[in-house]
Amino acid sequence: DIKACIFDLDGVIVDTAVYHYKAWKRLANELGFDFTEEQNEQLKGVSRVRSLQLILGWGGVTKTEAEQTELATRKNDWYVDMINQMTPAEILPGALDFLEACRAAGLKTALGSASKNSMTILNKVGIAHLFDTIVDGNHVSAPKPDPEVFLKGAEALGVSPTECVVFEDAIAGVQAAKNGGMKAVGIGSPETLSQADLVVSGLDKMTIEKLKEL
Ligand code: B16
Ligand code: MG
Repeated sequence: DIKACIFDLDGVIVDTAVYHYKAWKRLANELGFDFTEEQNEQLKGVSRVRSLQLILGWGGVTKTEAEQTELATRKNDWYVDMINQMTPAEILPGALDFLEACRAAGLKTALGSASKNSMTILNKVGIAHLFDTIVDGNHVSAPKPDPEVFLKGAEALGVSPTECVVFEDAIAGVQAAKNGGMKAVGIGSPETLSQADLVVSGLDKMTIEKLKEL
């Protein structure tokens, strides 16, 4: 039986990828090269440091570890300025309703995100209170597709992995859920997220009935 739902943040609850894109593009341009939307796609669900390393590689630029730390901080400062302007209107269609439906159905809810800024975002869009536990980039050492972030969520909720459904928009996130022995609902296209148990275009297409059929 399903007892808990674990939600990824960027691409599932809100679209912060647009802000990541603007901040990374500004950084790339300062370093003298461009950064495309296609490249940004490849950074979904990827940690901040790893994203920077990929971008530097695409730009053909080498930086020391100290320089990388400074660059990642610079990008994050711009990003935080943008997410501090977020409002509840930016919650993706159906996300609020589905979170409330889960709780009304007696299911536990958790956030499982790679972001170190998840609390800021949840507070800005006004939904932090809808999660029983929040596990994010501040609490994990192994990035998705390692299941650590979701397993910590299940543990905090007091449920077993087999009783959890994970909602994810990234391939590595779906893999992380499956690696942890959980059910996975992909948010996006079935071609991309073929390893998911079910794929929907957004949480507006998700219901408690579909959850129970998994
Ligand atoms: P931060 P998710 C991920 O969020 C984003 O998809 C990814 O683009 C970002 O680099 C990562 O969080 C880290 O974010 O710089 O705020 O720590 O999809 O795991 O909710
Ligand atoms: Mg995501």
